[in-house]
Amino acid sequence: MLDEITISRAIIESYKEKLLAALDVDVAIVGAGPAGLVCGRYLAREGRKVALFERKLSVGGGMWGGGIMFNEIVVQEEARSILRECGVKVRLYERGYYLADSIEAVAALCLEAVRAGVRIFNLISAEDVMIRKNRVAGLVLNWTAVEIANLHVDPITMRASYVVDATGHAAEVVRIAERKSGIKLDTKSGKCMGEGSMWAEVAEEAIMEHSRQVCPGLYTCGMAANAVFGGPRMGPIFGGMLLSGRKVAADITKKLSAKK
Ligand code: 48F
Repeated sequence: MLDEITISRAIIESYKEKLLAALDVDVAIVGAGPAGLVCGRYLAREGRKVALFERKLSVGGGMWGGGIMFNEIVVQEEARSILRECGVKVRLYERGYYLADSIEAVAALCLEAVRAGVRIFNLISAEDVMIRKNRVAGLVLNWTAVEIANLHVDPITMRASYVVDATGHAAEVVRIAERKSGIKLDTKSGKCMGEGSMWAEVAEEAIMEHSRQVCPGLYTCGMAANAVFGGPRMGPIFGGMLLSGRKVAADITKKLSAKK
């Protein structure tokens, strides 16, 4: 006999535990696109406590739709090992250009992140940051439904040793930190520079340089990195997203290790 109340209690108790555990973590990532998922996976594999908050119902960000809804993605040589590690079939198109099915890629990146230990919270938006001693020290979170309905409901706050903005083109967390705290960013202008027009080759190189700490406690990876530091966009080539997530994970792992 199945009891609906037991089903409800199981879900509520279990989610409550998961959310409580996410209130104080090593790394909080905002955005479960390809960059955020990869970043989380590599951090969790190093034994770091990682919570990843995603506004939408589904993870995967802009990867599902490939280019103009043709659900194939292109990656370059340097990045294909990341997809392979996650079990994604990667096919050679021509020298230097590899293809993968975007649905398979999102599903695999997500599964591998979860298996590594990343706690993913969908339907939650980061609406603010917590700043302590001129350092980003956590996130202010609310249900996306509250945001969409424009309801007057107060958020909750969580603490993290490091926060990663993986929110894509919008670079939402960096923009919030800049607007609300007046913190000077480590960019040429000290402000969020905004992304440039499409130029895949330059963008894919620039993103590696831009995937780094942008102000104390706050890193940026994926398309957000180019949006913050003024790099161009790159369209449906995804190698830079994967490599950028991995780079930021490695940088933060080093920082966390040095702290101990
Ligand atoms: O946009 P998205 O896929 O970012 P990414 O990982 O990859 C970029 C590519 O998809 C593509 C590209 C490749 O050439 O340029 O655009 O850098 O994923 C970002 C995720 O962040 C979520 C958003 O719903 C998306 O799934 N997001 C954005 N703002 C917030 C957020 C927020 N404030 N709170 C929670 N999630």
